[in-house]
Amino acid sequence: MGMTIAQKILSAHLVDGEMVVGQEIGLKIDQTLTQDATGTMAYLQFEAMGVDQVKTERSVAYIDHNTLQSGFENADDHKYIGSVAKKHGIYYSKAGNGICHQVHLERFGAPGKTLIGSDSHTPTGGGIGMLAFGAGGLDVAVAMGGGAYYIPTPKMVRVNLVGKLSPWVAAKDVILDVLRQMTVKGGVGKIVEYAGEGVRTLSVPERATITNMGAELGATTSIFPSDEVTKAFLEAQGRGDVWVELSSDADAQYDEEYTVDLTALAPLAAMPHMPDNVKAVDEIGEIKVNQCCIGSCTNSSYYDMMKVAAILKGKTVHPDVSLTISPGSKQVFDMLAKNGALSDIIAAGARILECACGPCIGMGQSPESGGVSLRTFNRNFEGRSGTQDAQIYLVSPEVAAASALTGVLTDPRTLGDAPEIVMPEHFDINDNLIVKPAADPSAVDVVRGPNIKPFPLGQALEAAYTGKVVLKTEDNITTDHILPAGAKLLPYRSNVPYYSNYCFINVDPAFPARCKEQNGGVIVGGANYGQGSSREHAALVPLYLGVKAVLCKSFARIHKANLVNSGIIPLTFADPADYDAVNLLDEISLPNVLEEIKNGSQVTVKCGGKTFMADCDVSTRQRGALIAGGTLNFAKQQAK
Ligand code: MIC
Ligand code: SF4
Repeated sequence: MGMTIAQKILSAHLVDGEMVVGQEIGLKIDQTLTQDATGTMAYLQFEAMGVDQVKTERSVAYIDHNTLQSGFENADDHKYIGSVAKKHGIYYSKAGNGICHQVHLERFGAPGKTLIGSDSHTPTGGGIGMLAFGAGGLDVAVAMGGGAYYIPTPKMVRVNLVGKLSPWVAAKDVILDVLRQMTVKGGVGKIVEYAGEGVRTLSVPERATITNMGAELGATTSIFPSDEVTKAFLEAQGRGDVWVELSSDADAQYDEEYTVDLTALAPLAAMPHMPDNVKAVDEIGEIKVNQCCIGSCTNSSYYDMMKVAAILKGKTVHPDVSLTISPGSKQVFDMLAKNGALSDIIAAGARILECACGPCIGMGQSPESGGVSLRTFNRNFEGRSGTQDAQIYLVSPEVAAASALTGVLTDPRTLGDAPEIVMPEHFDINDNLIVKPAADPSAVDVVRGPNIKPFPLGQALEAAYTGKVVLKTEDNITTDHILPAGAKLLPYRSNVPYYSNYCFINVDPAFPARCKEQNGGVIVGGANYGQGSSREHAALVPLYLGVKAVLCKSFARIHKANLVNSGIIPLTFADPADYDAVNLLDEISLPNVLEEIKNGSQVTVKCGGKTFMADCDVSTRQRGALIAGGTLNFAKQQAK
C-alpha cells in the first residue's frame, strides 16, 4: 500500500513500536528547538539527565517570548539558557534574532527531517515538508539526549486545495476555513497533509502560516509536500543542499478528507474567543476597531510584511487605532529596512515592536478595556491578550492592515488592486545573532539566577488514592486557563512555587488556596482539556499543588503527554454522563489505582456516592512513568 508523506517520514524515523493507529511509536528526532518561556525548565531537566553533549543533528535555543525585561528574571533566564546551550552543543539564537518558528524555517529546517520543539507551533516546519511536533520541555530534553519521542500513531487527514487564491485572500483564510470545517478538537490524533493542484500556487511562507495554525486544530502536526517551491525557498536561504523532494504515493490512504476551494474563499476572521469561531469578514460587518497587531509566528514573514507595507504606503493609520508591527525575524526586519518598506510602515504611523512574540503572548500591548483587537496571530482565547474583556479577532495581514486604515473591520477587497509580492531570489543572510556552542565545553560555567528554582518531581503511585475534587471545568479548557502567561507572569516560568499562586486564576481564583487546604486532589474537566500551548507548567504547577489526577471527557495531545511526564494520571470518563455525578469538593477515591494502572485496565472511581469506571488510555511505557511518579523518576529507575 502507498504511503502519505507523513507516513514516509515516520517510518524512516521509527525506532520503537508499530505504526498502527492509536498505538504508541517512538521516533528518532533529528532536530530540536526550545524557546525561553519553556526552555529554562527543559534545560534544567536536560541537566538532570546528566548528558554532556546533545545527540541530535541540530538543537537550537531561541529567546523570543520573554523579551520584556522589566526585572532581572527574564534576563537571568536568557543568561542561563545561553550558558547551558554553549556548554552542551546547542546553538543559541539571541533575543532580537526573531521568533523561533520563523527563524527555524529560514535557517535550520529541512524537508524529510523530524523536529520537536517545546512550543506548540513547531509544526510551522511542515511548510517545508518537515515532520515537526510541539512537545513538552521534558520530551525535548529526552530527544536532545538521543532518546526517542513518543506519540500515538496518528490518523491521516488529506486537505485538498482546489484552484488558486483570489486577490486579497490569504493563507490565513485557508487555515481559518479548515478550522471552520474541522474545529479546535477535530485534529486530535491526526496528521493533516495538504495536497492537490492548489499546493503549488502557495509560497513557503503561506504554507507555513497554514501548518503553524494546524496547532489550533489540535492536530499532531501538519505537512506540505516538498516541491520546486520549497527548493526555491531553500535556495534563496542559501540552503538548497538540504532540499529533497517529498510527495505522497498516488494510492496513499487517508482516514478523512476535506476540501478547500481556494478560488471561492473570501477573507475570514475567527471571532472571540476561539480560533474555530470563524465567519466571513463581510458577514461580520464594519465593527469599530481599537487595535491591529501584525506579527506572531503565524504571519510575520517577509512576504506578509511586504503586503502590509504596500497597503500602508502613503496612507495614515486611523486616529482611533493603534497598529503594531512585529517582523518575525531579524532577516525580515533587515530586508524591510533595506528596501524601504519599513519606512512606508513607519510613515503610516505603525508602532514598530522588536521581532519577538510580543503581544501574541501578552508581552505588552494589551488592548484597552473591552477593546476590539484584530490580530494576525493564532490564538484568541479569552484573556490571553492581557485584557480579560478584550474582543480578539484573528485575521490575515491584509484584513488587519486595511482595517487599521479605516478604523473598522474591513474586507480588503474594497481597497482596489491587491499588492503583488514577489518572493526574493535571495534572502539576506546574516546569522550574527546565532551563537555557536563552545569548542571547549569544560570552560563554560552555567549561570543560574536567583529566580531559577528546582522543578517539582512526582511521587511513586500508591495502592489507592483518596482526595477531593478541587475543580470542575467546562469543555475546551486551554493551557492559558490553567496557567496564564503575559508580561506579569511569564518571568516566573522558572519559579514554579511562585507561579502556582496563579494556577486557574481566571477560571476560579480560589483554586490555588483550595489545593493548599486540601493537600491537592483531582481536577475534573470536560472535552479537549488542555488544548493550546505545549507549556508543561500546566502540568508541573498542578503537580506542585498536589494534583494527582485529571478526570475529563477528553484531552489535548501535548497536555496529556505533559501530565504523564509529571506523574499526574490522565483519566477519561468511560461514560461521559458520569461527569454530571461529580461536584466540586466531593470526596473522590481511586481504590485500586496502582493495580489497575499496572494491568492496563480501567480505573475504578468512587465519587458522590457513585462508583464508575474511567479509562487511562496510555502506553505501557507511560504506565511505567505513572507508577514511578513521572518520566524522570521512571528513567532513573530504569537506569539502575
Ligand atoms: C503560546 O503560543 O501559547 C506559547 C507561549 O508559545 C506556548 C508555549 C509557552 O507557553 O511557553 C505554546 O504555544 O506552546
Ligand atoms: Fe510566540 Fe505567539 Fe507563536 Fe506562541 S503563538 S510561539 S507566543 S508568536
